[in-house]
Amino acid sequence: MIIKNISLRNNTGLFTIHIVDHIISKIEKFKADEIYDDNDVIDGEGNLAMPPYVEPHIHYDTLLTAGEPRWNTSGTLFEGIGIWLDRKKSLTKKDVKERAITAMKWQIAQGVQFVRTHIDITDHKLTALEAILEVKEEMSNYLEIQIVAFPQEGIVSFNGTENLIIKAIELGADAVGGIPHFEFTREDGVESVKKSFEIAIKYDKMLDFHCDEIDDEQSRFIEVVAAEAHKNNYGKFVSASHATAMHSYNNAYTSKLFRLLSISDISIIANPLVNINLQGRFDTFPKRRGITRVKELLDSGINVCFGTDDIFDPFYSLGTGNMLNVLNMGLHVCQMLGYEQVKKSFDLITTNSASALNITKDYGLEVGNTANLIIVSGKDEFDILRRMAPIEYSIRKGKVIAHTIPSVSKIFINGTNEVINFNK
Ligand code: 17E
Ligand code: FE2
Repeated sequence: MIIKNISLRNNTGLFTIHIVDHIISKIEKFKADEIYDDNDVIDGEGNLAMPPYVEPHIHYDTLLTAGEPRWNTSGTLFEGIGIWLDRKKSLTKKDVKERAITAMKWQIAQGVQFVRTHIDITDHKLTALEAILEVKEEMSNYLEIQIVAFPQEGIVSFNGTENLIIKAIELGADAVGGIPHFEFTREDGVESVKKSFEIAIKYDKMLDFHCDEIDDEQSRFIEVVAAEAHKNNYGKFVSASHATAMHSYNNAYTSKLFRLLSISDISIIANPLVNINLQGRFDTFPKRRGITRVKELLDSGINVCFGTDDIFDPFYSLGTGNMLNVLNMGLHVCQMLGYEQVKKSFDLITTNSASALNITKDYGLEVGNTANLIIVSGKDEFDILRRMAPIEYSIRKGKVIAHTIPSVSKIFINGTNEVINFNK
């Protein structure tokens, strides 16, 4: 396969990518008059090609259950968790698989090829976990999925969670989760973090915590996570998701915390769509935005990326898993709409998330890497975000797995009609 006439991030000019046996074999300057000896040529029409979007945080088990058995009327995380605990009672493997596969198809159409999903394992039957393990296998040619054994109801505060995490690992989970801010006490939270580390290190697994997802400025489990990561020299394999309480920390404490985060080498995964919805719900006015300090963390050299978290469930009622929606919201809320900021921000849904997920060896448009890439309908990152441009092609292992035709509009002005195409 040959992909000609494309732009590349952080480069000027146009390029042609050659793919042989699923591998990127050559990247060269595009020559308009070149005839290629290959019957599989895609004309990129000057559009931007980049590595696929990476979804670092989504709950495949809860998505597409909004309103079941009831809607979240307070809009809080804790009401959302309560509704999910009721819905969880009626889970079947078929139900979980069907909903997850629907969402996966949306992701594939929208340029996602790598995913980390949190699956609630505080269920003695492990129904959702078993379902997602099956789907992971069934979809493995299209999506590379990491499963976090996520203890939604806590580790210390729920009976039997440690064994359930171990069982989940034995069945095939890739990472250990935690939710220290949900444990009954501060001490239970600290103990839970240590337990997660013990299990992960013993079984050689990654760690991803739901960490400080609350507007309580005294919720400081991220320091415990970072300190454990540092002590065990394990930071590369550790992420703190959400970390919204950091929005409310005082600046002196935050400055101290940033040093620890920096030396610990952990990643932060923010979920802007969901947390702008869930946080600030106990405030009157002014209302806090409750998103972690993305710009400041990035400026301090700490790895940050953005995830979707939810699609149409008790925590968030909209969405289709489109990473540009996530990025768009995050950049607004964090006030990062400067030209260079927007251009660089695509790292937050590509390279930074790949790095958080430890997908580092074979990710990126480089000769020798597997030919996984997307061609987005726009000339550069700014153009793409402004117009929320679709993915024209998603290519995986040298094969097209999704093709989207950008929409056109016909407008009727002063007795004429004209076709305009601002999607392209
Ligand atoms: N569970 C949780 O604790 N926090 C979330 N944001 C979601 C589930 C979606
Ligand atoms: Fe989450």
